Amino acid sequence: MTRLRRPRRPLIGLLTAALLATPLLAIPTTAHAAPAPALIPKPVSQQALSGETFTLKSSTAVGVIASPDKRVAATKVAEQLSAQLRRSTGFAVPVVADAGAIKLSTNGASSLGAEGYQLRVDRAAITVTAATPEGLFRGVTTLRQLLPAKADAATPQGGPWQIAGTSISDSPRFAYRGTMLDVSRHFFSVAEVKRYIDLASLYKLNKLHLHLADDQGWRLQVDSWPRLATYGGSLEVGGTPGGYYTKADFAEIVRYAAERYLTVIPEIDTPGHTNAALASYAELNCNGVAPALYTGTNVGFSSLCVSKPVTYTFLADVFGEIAAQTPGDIVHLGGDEAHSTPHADYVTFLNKASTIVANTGKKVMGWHEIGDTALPAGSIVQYWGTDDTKSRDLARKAATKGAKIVMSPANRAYLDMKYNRDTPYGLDWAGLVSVEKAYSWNPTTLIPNLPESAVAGVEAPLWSETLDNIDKVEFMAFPRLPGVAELGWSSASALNWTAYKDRLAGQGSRWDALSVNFYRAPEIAWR
Ligand code: TNX
Repeated sequence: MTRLRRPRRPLIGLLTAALLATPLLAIPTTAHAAPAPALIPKPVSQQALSGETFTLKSSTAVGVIASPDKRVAATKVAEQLSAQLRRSTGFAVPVVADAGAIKLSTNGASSLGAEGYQLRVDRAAITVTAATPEGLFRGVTTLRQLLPAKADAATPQGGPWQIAGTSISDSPRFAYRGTMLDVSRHFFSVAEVKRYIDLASLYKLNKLHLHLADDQGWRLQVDSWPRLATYGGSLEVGGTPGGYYTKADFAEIVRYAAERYLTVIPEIDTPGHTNAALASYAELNCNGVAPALYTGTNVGFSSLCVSKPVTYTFLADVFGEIAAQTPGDIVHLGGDEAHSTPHADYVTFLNKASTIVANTGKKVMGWHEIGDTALPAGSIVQYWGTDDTKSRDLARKAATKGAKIVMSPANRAYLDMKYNRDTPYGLDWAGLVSVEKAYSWNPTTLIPNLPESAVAGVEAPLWSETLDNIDKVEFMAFPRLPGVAELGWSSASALNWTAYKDRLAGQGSRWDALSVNFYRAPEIAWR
């Protein structure tokens, strides 16, 4: 316990050290005892089963017990678990039907909803029970966190592979638990997006919002307007080569995300943030002249031409193609920071654009500025304010019109904000966002007088003006993203910074095993 042998320090420091040391001192020192597993998000209920320990052995198999309609998907979940355990334990971990010491069953737990699950670990078996394969997947993410951190490694590690007996019953607080990756300001390869999906799925997030078009780059192939991607996607911030996803690439991202139970929400930002489109097609500009490609980081200077009929042909073509490639039920049309679109034009534009998106059969999602416009039934409005009255009013207005609100407060949930003044990249326009600040808020009370029933959930956006590779993305997302994931999943009564930061400390070794480039925030006692 090196912690107790620190040099002399002032009283406050000693008290803090004593408080931090308490949970460590409380750990029994008997042979196989381990600290209580650091689960994030915290489950709704968890009880220890004393005297029970499960040991994963070279003979352990994963059994699937599922009705015929769920068998294929449930088996897929079992195979993902088995693939990871095979990598880290070196055991065969076969997937079998109706047997196995690890059992994944879709017979039961129906009262816990589509994402809920029960998990029981005793000396004889590990059983995950859920009404759906999705619930099994969520349960398996918990199981992975119950295992030693080295179980997440990519290469064989030494055992023992033990889990303390436990009984868990769990289901999410919110249906919408997302993160956004801005692939426009800097382009990220399919492999990088998959890496982000892998990490997000470990924390039970279920939405991946992709910001596919902005001033600096258009990142998705559109057959009816091919220059959007080939020219509009050619650069990125700083003037380096950009890129775009072909339809096959995008389908692969959607498939990979779905296999990890994340739904992709594609965003084409309109009517502002459109320089890449305007540069690709002169006819989209009111003056008929295409501007140059833009590789800086200013916002608010571009606008689609509200008065031209071709603008709406363009939108119908683009959103039509995107909706056809999106199995999820939401398409995001942006709507933020349209500073060079006069307000009356903005409203005219949004009313038409949201109808176009709704006509594709998808729900409309947009940033909170769209709260001022006609919102089709089922619309979702994304609040990105900083406790300011104007943003709050727009969110409340949207709720009055029946929209659901997703909470992405920039001064708390924006993963691109610097942690502190020393953070090497990131922005600070919404303030510095420490790990504590990112965690310590309640989605249903953040905006006064917004009915709790209007809140669909939370999303942590990651804008990439200053982030040109996945290592930097990981640095900004970890350790803050798991905090927002917990706000989305765990009960309001479970939210507690002091307890959370102790559980967070336990994730560090897991991120080491996964080679995550996380920020070792000094306020966390990483272990
Ligand atoms: C504001 S948030 C933006 C983005 C920037 C971000 C940087 C929002 C809806 N718009 O265009 O990338 O700030 O933090």
